[in-house]
Amino acid sequence: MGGDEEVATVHHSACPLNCWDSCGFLVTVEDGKVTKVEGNPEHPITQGKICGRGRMLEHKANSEDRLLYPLKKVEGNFEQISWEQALDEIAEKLTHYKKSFGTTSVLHSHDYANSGLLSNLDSRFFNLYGGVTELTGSICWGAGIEAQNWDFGDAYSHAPGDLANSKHVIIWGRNVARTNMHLFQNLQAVKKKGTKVYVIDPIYNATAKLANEYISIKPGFDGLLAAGIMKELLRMNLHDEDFLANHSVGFQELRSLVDSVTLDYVSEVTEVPIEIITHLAEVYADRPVSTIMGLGMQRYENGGNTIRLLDALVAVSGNIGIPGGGANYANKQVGQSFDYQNMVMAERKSSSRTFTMMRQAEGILSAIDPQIKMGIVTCGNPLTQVPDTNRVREAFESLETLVVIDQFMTDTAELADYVLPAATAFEVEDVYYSSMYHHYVNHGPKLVEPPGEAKPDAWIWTELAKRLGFGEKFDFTREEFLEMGLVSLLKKGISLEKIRDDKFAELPVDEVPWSNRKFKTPSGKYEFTSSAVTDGQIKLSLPTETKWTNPELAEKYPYTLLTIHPLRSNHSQHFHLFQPEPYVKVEIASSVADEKGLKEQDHVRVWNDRGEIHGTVSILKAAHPGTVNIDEGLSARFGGSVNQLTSSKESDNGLGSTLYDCLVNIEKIEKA
Ligand SMILES: Nc1nc2c(c(=O)[nH]1)N[C@H]1C(S)=C(S)[C@@H](COP(=O)(O)OP(=O)(O)OC[C@H]3O[C@@H](n4cnc5c(=O)[nH]c(N)nc54)[C@H](O)[C@@H]3O)O[C@H]1N2
Ligand SMILES: Nc1nc2c(c(=O)[nH]1)N[C@H]1C(S)=C(S)[C@@H](COP(=O)(O)OP(=O)(O)OC[C@H]3O[C@@H](n4cnc5c(=O)[nH]c(N)nc54)[C@H](O)[C@@H]3O)O[C@H]1N2
Ligand code: SF4
Ligand SMILES: [Mo]
Repeated sequence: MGGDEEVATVHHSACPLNCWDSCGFLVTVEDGKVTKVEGNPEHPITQGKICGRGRMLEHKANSEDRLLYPLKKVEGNFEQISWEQALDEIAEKLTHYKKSFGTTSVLHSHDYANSGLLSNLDSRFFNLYGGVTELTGSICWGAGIEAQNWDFGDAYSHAPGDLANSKHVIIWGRNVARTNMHLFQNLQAVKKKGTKVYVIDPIYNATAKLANEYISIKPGFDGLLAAGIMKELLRMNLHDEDFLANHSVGFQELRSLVDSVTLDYVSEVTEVPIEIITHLAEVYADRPVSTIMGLGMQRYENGGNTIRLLDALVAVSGNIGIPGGGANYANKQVGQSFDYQNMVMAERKSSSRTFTMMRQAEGILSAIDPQIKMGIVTCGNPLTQVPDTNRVREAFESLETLVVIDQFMTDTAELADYVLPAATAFEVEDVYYSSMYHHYVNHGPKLVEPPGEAKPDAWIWTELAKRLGFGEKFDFTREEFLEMGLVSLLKKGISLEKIRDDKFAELPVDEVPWSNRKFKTPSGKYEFTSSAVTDGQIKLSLPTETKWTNPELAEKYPYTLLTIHPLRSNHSQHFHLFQPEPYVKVEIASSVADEKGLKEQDHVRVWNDRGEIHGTVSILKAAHPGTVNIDEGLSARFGGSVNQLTSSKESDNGLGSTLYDCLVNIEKIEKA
């Protein structure tokens, strides 16, 4: 026996999950199976530390719940079918809908569940097919990206290492300890050297514990707080005259806007004391100040204006384009390093129609000319992740044909006519990156074979393309596809070969963006009033579900529901691996517990006009009065998605979600 023993081998790889950190891995393979996932200590940013979601990818890859064969729903039950049958039938349907109704009768619903470069090949397929109904905007970060497009012309962040130059770091609505662990380590390091850390958040979270100062704020009112801080900066004459005079347009309009409210009003609605607003103005003037924004705070109706007011504060205080400064939200420089156009062939689509991601259900239900006949879901689980679950269910159920490509039987896949089993990260080669925090691209080789008959997504597109008559456009190896996406980087000395050999590569980005004061706006300056759109002035707007904007609704539903990202799962992807099974935990501020007479472990229902969810109470140690939180991502079998309660309304600038702009009521019930 001894001679046949398999030797464990360790290989470099990378995390495929949609996350700020984009970690480098070391993966152990034994007997054709992944047996361990650890951090790669050589990775310059992630330095060998990874989170539990990354480690759990081993269980994910080997899980008994993996989809192993193509499935077809026959009389309400799934039956195993061959790939040949599945692909032939799906191709026939695609041909039929194209002929009878046009290609936009097909909807491609997706999200960004896999951060590999080749996950973009789905767009290549749909463009070559003729152009389907696509989704625009983003439930995740859309409002803030659009806001920074208007203000700067793009959304760029400083390199992680630049934090060492900051005197003060303001963590504004980012749950760093939970969602961005390497920034948390970076914060610990700079704090030791004397940098002051501030956290502005309705919940006193693990990041707040690290902070020198914690500022509690009413959810959705950050833009007003920024306006108040600007008022104080201007009153005390602490603003950056040079930047305003020489590198910006529209400052007078911004000034009139902040003059239109009193500091008393700002303090009353934000529920932040005046002394703290004045203090924050002094902090912002003590440059360099790094403002690190999260995505939670823009998931409100006023989300675009919120980020624009924060950008404006960073600009007025002179913290743009200087080492240690920045309005750090996302880093689109990373994604822009790759050549998507070569890969997706957008020029080949002859028809197009778009729905926003948020309102895909309304889009499906109301589409005419043509109606939506068929949906294909890739890298997404809209039934748990898209707002207003009940409408999403109605919409996806209304389709004549639904195809879901996934690794697991999700709530969305349950509704499908065809479910196709996809390979996971360690089963294919790809390069991984995230346009969120750092600027390294990581290599992930193919380490093991997919289980059962699971196939890489790219193989599925290739097989369908062959059947639809454009197979030659998919007649490339993975390596060739990767090279297509790396053409521009090759000119800068970064080839696929180099990324493979080195395991990761530093992308050529600006580490201190906008230091040359040349912005990508139409005027070339920082635009307080955007000239990219017709109504480009910033507004001091409020969320849509508050006692100020809708007193009647607030009477019926007095509490603000946040639905933040879970600690141990990436959205819906890990919950099914938990032991013991997860349940709906309803976290409430102590004020809510007092008003409703609720104790730890009480069973409650939380509801509004859109839906209802049942769960178990946990009282938050410190949270803004009236705040309730239920982490997002749970599927129906564990108690249901909290998106049953959220609204599919779009943000003010049209491209973001309003997930956290959500009033609810809560009451104790007897456990069933
Ligand atoms: N563990 C874990 N990590 C993840 C993910 C995951 O699912 N799990 N998902 C990844 C993805 S896709 C994303 S987009 C990022 C998101 O990363 P984050 O932006 O950090 O996370 P969110 O959960 O979206 O936002 C949460 C923070 O915003 C605060 N917040 C909510 N409303 C407001 C407000 O009105 N004002 C202020 N100031 N704060 C507010 C919440 O209390 C919370 O601390 O995380 C990534 N990392
Ligand atoms: N209430 C509420 N809802 C939210 C949020 C919130 O804060 N609150 N956050 C929003 C945010 S920021 C985001 S980014 C979205 C995320 O929304 P999604 O991306 O839809 O969520 P995930 O659960 O990460 O992944 C969806 C599915 O993709 C599958 N998948 C993973 N890799 C692959 C692959 O390579 N190929 C294929 N075919 N499938 C794959 C997974 O198995 C999973 O079933 O959710 C949003 N929804
Ligand atoms: S989920 Fe994020 S922090 Fe965790 S291993 Fe992956 S990239 Fe790293
Ligand atoms: Mo996200």
